[in-house]
Amino acid sequence: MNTFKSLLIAIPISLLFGFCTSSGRIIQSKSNATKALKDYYKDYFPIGVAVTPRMLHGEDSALIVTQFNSLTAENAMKMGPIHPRESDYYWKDADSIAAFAKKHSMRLRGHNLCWHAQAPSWMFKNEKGDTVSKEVLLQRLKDHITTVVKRYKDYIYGWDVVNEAIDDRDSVFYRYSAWYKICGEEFIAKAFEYAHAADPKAVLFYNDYNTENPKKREKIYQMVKKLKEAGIPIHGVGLQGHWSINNPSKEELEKSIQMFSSLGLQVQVTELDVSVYAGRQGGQLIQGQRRDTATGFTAAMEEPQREKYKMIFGILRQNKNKITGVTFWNLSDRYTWLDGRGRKNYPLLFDVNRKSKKVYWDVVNF
Ligand code: 9MR
Repeated sequence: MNTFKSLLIAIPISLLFGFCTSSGRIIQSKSNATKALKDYYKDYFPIGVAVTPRMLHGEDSALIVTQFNSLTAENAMKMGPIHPRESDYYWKDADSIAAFAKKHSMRLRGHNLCWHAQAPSWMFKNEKGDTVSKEVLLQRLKDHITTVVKRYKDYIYGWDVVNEAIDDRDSVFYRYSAWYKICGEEFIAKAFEYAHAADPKAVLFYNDYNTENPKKREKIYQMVKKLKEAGIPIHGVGLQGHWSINNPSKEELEKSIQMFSSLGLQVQVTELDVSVYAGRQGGQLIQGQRRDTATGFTAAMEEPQREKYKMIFGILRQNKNKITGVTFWNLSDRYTWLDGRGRKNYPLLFDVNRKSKKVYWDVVNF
């Protein structure tokens, strides 16, 4: 074939499939124009996002449907919001998220059934204002879990049943929550049993943060091992993944995935974000560390964030046989739970204008 003829063929082909750089990376590709996060990861794991009902309209909703194939309610299914008074459930917000997931054929994770935070105060008190007995509290927990899990059993494939029951301090095992104070550790096993009875098909998770901290991880490991050995229906561990530019290390992340899956449990990253501030969890400052007052997304933030995300997704892909889902905690840098304390954070793959950041391309070009 002469040069002219081969050029005539090559140009339209490259227009269709994109040009490769010398490193082989596709920099522009028509065939990729509609390819989104969930498509790049279709042979790996579902990619989810935490949402509020307000995000299910307009531009946020378009981005959600294009990029993701799984949803979590950021707050709407938690005990306080959904069950504000003993005789009163508030379904509207949670129902709207469930309906949206169904309409767009997205998976839906339930979050969460039992947590020390966002638990309604009536749960722990009787009419006189005294603390209830263990029997009363377990009955209330059972009623709550049964009602909520049954309502969504045709929508939700799995639940974070117990959230954050392990203490952060090395010397303390269980968090001294109202649940623990009244029931001891038994509330944990009971919550899983109630959820399983309400929906025997649901995949049931224990979910926590700082799961790459060796001491906390060991405690979580011991707890879930004990539950499994006792025949309690627990099927997975959620690594929340509130990470930052300096945490976790590759080794600790790998170790967490390996340790929990060695118990025959699924592993999911359930609340992923990478804070641009140094800190152990969610960008919170290490004691004594200088408070960073920067307000813009700078190159000094972007570079280490890209490195961290690349590392994280590399490890997750390598472990795709153990990982059954990865969910981002919020959609774009426009809104993140990490904003506050006088500073804005930029922990996600989409910027404040909902455009893909460079780190997005790092995550999908592999
Ligand atoms: O993102 C949630 C935020 O809107 C709530 O105010 C907060 C209440 O504690 O909970 C946030 O979500 C948390 C999640 O449910 C459990 N893991 C930690 C998350 C961030 O705090």
